[in-house]
Amino acid sequence: MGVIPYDVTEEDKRRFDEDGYWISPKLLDDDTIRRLREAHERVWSKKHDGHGLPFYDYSLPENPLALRKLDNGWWINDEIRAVVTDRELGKMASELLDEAAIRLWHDQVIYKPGTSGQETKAGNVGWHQDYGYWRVSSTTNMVTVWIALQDTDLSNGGMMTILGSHKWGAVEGSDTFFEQDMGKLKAKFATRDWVEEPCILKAGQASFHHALTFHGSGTNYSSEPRLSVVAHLMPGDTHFRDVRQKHDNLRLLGGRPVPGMRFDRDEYFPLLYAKE
Ligand SMILES: O=C(O)CCC(=O)C(=O)O
Repeated sequence: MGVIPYDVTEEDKRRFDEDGYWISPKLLDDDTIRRLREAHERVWSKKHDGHGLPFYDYSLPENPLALRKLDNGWWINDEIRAVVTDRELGKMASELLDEAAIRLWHDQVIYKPGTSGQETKAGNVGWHQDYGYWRVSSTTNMVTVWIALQDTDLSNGGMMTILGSHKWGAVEGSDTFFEQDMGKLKAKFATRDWVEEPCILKAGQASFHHALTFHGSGTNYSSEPRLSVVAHLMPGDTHFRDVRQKHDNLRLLGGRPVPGMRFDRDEYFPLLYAKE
């Protein structure tokens, strides 16, 4: 149960720093994977744990082949909460980012339907940088942990990262998760060496990608949905930076947030790990 401990090595860190992503060993045992797959079913059929409401109102897309995504699944599901707030994930992130403490920025529950070979862009995730959405954060030193709940590769719409693109800085207009024309986005962003690396994961493995790493994903040609749980993690002292482009997390700082305020209220941004 829980995330299987793993000590990040110097070589893992070197890969993360150099490539902008790192593939972990298997972090979940088969029983936890099964329970998270059930958690998906519960979330999509609106069976919620606890007494609260979801982060926002959500419903299934009309197109059955469209991507399903919910942010902050941990608010309404105990299994998801246990994984995305697990100390071991925080410890790995702390080592990769070289930060003393790690909090949850938010999570994502992502379901990409299988098309059984049908060509459609409905499940695509456009090439984007996560920080393209997170500009209110005082730091780009954040990481996304994408946990596979089945074996995942390009045949079932697995993610691809652009090698070394975290060194390009925060690129203008990179908040393009929901744009589904990969070719058009590539033409826009591939102004430097564009090397697409498939994230090939066994069930229970995770890819850790830097907030500035370009990534995206294409069609799930299989007949089964591609399920994942994703934790976006930040340094413990991340604060609000005043920028034009806002983010929903700002609401969690209260009605009148002030630049410099830390995203550190435990009930919204749980602390996963702090070095002793
Ligand atoms: O699930 C995908 O294909 C992409 C997810 C993503 O963009 C992310 O986790 O940052």
